[in-house]
Amino acid sequence: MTGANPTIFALSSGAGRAGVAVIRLSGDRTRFALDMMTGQTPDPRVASLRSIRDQYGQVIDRGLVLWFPGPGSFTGEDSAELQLHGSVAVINDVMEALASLPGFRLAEPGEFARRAFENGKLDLTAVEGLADLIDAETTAQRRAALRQADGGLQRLYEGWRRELLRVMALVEAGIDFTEEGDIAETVMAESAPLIQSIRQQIEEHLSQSRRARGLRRGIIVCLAGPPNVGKSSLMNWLAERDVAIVDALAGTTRDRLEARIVLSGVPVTVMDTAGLRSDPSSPVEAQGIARTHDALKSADIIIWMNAVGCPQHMVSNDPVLVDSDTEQIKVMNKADLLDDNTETAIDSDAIKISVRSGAALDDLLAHLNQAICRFAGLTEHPTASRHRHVELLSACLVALEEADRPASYLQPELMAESLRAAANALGRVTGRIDVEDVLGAIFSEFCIGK
Ligand SMILES: Nc1nc2c(ncn2[C@@H]2O[C@H](COP(=O)(O)OP(=O)(O)OP(=O)(O)O)[C@@H](O)[C@H]2O)c(=O)[nH]1
Ligand SMILES: [Mg+2]
Repeated sequence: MTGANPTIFALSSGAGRAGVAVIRLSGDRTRFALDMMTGQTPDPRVASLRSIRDQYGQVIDRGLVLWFPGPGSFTGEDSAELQLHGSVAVINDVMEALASLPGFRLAEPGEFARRAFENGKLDLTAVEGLADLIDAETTAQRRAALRQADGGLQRLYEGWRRELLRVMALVEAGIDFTEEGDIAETVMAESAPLIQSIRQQIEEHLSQSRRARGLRRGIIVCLAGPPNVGKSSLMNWLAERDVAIVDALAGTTRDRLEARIVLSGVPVTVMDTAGLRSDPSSPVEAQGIARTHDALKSADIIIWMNAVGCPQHMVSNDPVLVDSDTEQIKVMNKADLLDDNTETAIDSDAIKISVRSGAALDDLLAHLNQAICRFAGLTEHPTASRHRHVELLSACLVALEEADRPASYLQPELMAESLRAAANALGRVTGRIDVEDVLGAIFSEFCIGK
């Protein structure tokens, strides 16, 4: 009996030698496999120590067997876990025994999660959260992914969708009563504030998304300022290694250099850049400065650096384009050179540090950590974490703007149509509505066994 939906199995724990290995099964024939290989299917959700046998009745290993009857399982199907000794031989022999059973095959990447989605156990945002949770490298990433895997985004989007469907029902009722002008007018008067409130909530939610996506991919911190002020020195201090060449010559750094570090539980890419000045000494330096401008556009946080004794002619007056959302921190380096006689126009907002003596570097780090926490929006609110969400939410907003035009209030048919488009866009984020085209891409992100 090999049904249309085969029973799948996979090694869900990491490959290679380990204390314990977990093999997972899901599908109609799970119970058959447990009966065959462990003598008898144990009670649901109770860990039971059993001998695991191959197709010839030979004991392969002794281990814990867990039986999760559907629909109350992760996938929604009958499923099970075998917790075995994590040797290559045990794993291979159990997998081989499972493969020999009729109607069984090895799972594809993400196939357990896909079945959970198809059985309505998880929506697409929760599936994406799960993928992020498995990939999470830092505490902040883990927290955000867990919130999403727990359905935080789904509840938000489904809430808006239900609200829109309610407004749509109101408007459609208005269409039926067009003869009675008063009712139609009342309906319109009631729907306008509802539409406007959802619009506003989606706009606010979207404004947070750059930050949430920053947390997923890592935040970019860019070091910038005139040549020779100590940017590369600070880069090396932050990275705790010699990433960049430091030299007393102005214009040492030409290429953009990157180092990955973790601050406040967030992955951070620190970028060291060529010093900005309006009269570069060579075409190569000019190219380096052009790269700095690009880096500044992509930066989430900029540390603007200057130094005591930096000659005024070095400071470029060229305007630099920076995103309005970018956090900026001003720093004055080489504070060790400051004495009572030094005449330097020091920006009072700047944190005075010395990379050489180490003075106030902790202070700078505290400011940087605060900026990172602000930027990553380390709040308890779920935020749109992927480009896919942002695109669909933007489409939803466009449709809502359409619905909210004075012309639409005069033509309820048009308005209902726009509301339907808006609700459908939200339905596509959670996967309620035709999403066949994106499923492959989403589930292929997983490893086998999840
Ligand atoms: N006195 C003093 N010198 C410093 C300090 N930090 C860096 N320097 C020196 O300043 C010079 C320039 O440092 P870099 O780190 O190469 O400066 P930069 O901003 O990367 O320079 P460019 O790559 O040329 O733009 C080197 O000789 C450093 O040793 C500091 O806190 N105090
Ligand atoms: Mg440098």
